[in-house]
Amino acid sequence: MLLEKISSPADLAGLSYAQLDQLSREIRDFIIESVSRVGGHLGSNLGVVELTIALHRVFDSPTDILLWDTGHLAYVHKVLTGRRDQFVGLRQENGLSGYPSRAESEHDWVENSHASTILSYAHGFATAQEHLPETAHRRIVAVIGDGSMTGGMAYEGINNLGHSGKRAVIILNDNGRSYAPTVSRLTESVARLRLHPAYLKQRTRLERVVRDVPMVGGHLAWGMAGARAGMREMFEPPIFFETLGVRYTGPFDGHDIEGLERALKNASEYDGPIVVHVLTKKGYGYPPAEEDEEQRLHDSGTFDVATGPTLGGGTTRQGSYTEAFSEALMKEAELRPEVVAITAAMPGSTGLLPFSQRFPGRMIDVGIAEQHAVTAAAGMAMGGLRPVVAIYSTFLTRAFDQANLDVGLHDQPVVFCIDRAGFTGDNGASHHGVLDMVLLTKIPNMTMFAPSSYQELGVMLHDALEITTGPTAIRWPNTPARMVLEDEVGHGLHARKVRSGTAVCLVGVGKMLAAAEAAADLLAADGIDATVWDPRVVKPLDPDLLDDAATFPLVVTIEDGYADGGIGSQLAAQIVERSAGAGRALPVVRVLGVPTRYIPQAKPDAILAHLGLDGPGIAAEVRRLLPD
Ligand SMILES: Cc1ncc(C[n+]2csc(CCOP(=O)(O)OP(=O)(O)O)c2C)c(N)n1
Repeated sequence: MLLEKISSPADLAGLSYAQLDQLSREIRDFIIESVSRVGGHLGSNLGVVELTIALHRVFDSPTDILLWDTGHLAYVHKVLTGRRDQFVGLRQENGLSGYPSRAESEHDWVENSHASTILSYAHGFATAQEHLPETAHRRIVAVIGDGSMTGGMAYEGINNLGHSGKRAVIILNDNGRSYAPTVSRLTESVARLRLHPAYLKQRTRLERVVRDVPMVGGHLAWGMAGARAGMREMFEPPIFFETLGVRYTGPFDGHDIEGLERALKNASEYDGPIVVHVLTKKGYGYPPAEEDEEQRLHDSGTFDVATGPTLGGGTTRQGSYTEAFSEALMKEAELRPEVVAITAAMPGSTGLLPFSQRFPGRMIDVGIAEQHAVTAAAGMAMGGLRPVVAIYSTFLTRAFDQANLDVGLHDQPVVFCIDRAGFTGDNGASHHGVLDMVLLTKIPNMTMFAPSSYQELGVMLHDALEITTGPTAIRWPNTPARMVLEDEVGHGLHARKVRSGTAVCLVGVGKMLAAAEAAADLLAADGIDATVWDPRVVKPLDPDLLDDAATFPLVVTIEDGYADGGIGSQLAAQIVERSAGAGRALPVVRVLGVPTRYIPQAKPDAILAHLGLDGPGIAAEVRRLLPD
């Protein structure tokens, strides 16, 4: 096994191209096997095996700075930089991160896994070099996918790099896909046309004609240049890059290490920003990934290597909140032709695929462009549509300003359907959805729902669409949804009292209702009877809930978002406000939620238990606080 001999990029130096091909195969097998055991980003990493090897042979990491946009395709980089042995703990608690991690390796510089940032980092590093000449020997290399090139920040970064003329090598890793096919014509026209046999034939013919025509002074030279420029304009994207001041080379075959090395060496000598356009195949070398039409196994859970995952990546998990949303949206869309759904490059994982199949043209994929998605939704609402923005909690955070001012300030009835709220688990700190309630409840005319069951979600989507005076939001987690009976579902903007007691009032937000009920059971065994409320609507809070809570000596609120500025703290403030001047004793309100810090990867339930946000943790806190 060649792979066993590779513990740092320097070990790649003496290998022949035949050996590098063998190494590529071994790395692929290793990654497939590792991901099959724990889940992770598969297709993206299989696509960049040769590219990563070539990068590590041409550039001298960590002296040279290798930057990976989004970071989900850094597994090969991790394998080559001495972390192969740690793949047993990939994405597990205390194990190897699924993204670059500065704590893990000096080869990792940037660990944010939100897309489209890398050209801004590159511009930042290049700017620092200008001011600190002792760092100027480091070459800056930024790898960005065609999907991530659809995000606004990528354009902002490349615009600045081009304008400033700063030295950086930008690798455009073009596999034609985000999760789904990429929503952009930027590389589509180039790559497909340039590799098209008709173009290749035409170019050869033109070159022959030019070569065979006798030289007639400067006229031919001019004509030739004109013809070449014409060809370039027709078939290449340098117009785009070069207008911005960025040199373009490519496209190159992303699975040919020798060719890639030549291209990278040439690019590394260019004194300014340069794009190396590399064509790769997502899922390359693993048939179940290559054959997954939906996502090329972009990411996957555990699976059997021989057969691959049984479900296509875009399939919605049975009994999940995502499935409840998917069903409810189709039901509403049937009745309301003005309902459209918007996704930022994630139609499968947000549950929109069945909708897009049932209502062709009514799902709009805007690319990895959350800010644009939200403002575009405001425009659609102004134009008379009822846009439903289906988005992960962590990615919506990017578009807070748009939600607040473009939607909120304009009183537009956009419905935000927020998936992966709360702890998401294996993807770590950047992917937990702990800010949505803190932020969205500060939008003045926002109505926000948090379902505690599969059945609630459908009711809430219906009720959200009834509200036409401003934005609404529904937020739910990735963990399985509770299934409840018809009489355990609320309605409208009302909270629901699910249990009556006198000693303490527990308020469990969304999925945390189950934890509150578990705590109530434990307390009952100790003779402490608790009232439990499901607030359902976290903004505005139901006055009946506030009035009832105000009668208890102790109120404990539980949420899976930041406690600071979250629902419990708002409930506490509103109780004080409502009771001001009433002359009665106010309850102690204990707000249980997520502390304001970055919380690493671990299973959601394990994180909640560590934080005391499960039944036993809540019960213990109640016992501690109750007066004897
Ligand atoms: C801001 C943001 N939105 C959405 C995502 C989810 N996401 C992770 S990877 C990915 C697709 C990236 O496509 P591309 O850059 O082409 O890389 P590929 O996986 O195709 O190699 C998306 C949408 C994200 N990481 N960040």
